[in-house]
Amino acid sequence: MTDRRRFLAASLAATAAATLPRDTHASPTKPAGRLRPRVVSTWDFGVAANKAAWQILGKGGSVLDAVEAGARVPEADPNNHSVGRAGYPDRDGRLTLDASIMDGNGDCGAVAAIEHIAHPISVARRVMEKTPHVLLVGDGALQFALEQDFPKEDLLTPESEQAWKEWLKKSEYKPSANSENKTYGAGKPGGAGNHDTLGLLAVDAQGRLAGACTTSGMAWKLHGRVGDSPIIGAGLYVDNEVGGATSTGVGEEVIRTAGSFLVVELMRQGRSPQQACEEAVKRIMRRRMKMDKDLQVGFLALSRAGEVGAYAIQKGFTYAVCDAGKQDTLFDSVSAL
Ligand code: SD4
Repeated sequence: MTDRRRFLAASLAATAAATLPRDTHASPTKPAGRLRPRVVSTWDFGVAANKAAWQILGKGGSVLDAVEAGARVPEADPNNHSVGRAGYPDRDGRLTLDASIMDGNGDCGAVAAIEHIAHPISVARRVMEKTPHVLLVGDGALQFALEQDFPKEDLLTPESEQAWKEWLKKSEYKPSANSENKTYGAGKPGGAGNHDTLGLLAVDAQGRLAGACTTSGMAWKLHGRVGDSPIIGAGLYVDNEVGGATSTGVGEEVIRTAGSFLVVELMRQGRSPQQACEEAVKRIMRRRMKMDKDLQVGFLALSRAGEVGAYAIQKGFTYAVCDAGKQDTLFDSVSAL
């Protein structure tokens, strides 16, 4: 745990207990009292993403504009090797990006395995707003982005290219999606860790929700591999009647369980966001842990009443919460192991 995170965890534990009622059985579809505008997102870099989203949401702006603005922050960060520019490439040294966006009315758009576009989340939004489709992939997604006047760029940084060359020496692919898991050399050149997705959920004062999810996917993946992040219902799902959910970790496992849809449906049945995340994670564990004891999957959920839940298989999953009270809180998620 970094000093910064230890400080945050210590100073915010009390706030978390006081402001995040995780285990209430209150139906999220019938929130008691005033609705609470709030932004939540995955991992440490979610703090900065939340702040950008709050700039819009806090002034009463559109919840969709807010989630897009939030997602663009890690996409632009040259030091972030798991989202957007500077992401780690695939096995062939090509940087391919996945992103999705959804609002609580069911409108959604996504791009998968898109290359050369710095802000896939904004292309996903254009897919949603300018086409009759939900998901564009690969060359077709790039073609559409260029038609929409997104600039074509070389996004692979020298640092990411160097990391890929290190990895090539052994060419060993062991998916490790937990940035805190040092087993596979997280954060080191050639290490497969340090590879996490931004999932961001927001609710406004009217209980309208939106979500965004953006990633460069698993490092050193096969070219053409698509993870959970651009798959509506897997990496992201949002419903104004209930709430939203997003995921991080090994995307194949999230796709296999339609994970974010599952979390939202469990909330619809009356589970709190925390209970819903726990049930979805445990379902994956029951089916898959025998095959991979290092497997990491985490879910983050937000009800339309502003309740937050988070749960992961392995320790180390962090999430950021931002609202009128405080814009930069970071929590360690509860985990199964
Ligand atoms: C994927 N879920 O592409 C993403 C990667 C990730 O933490 O979230 N890593 O499978």
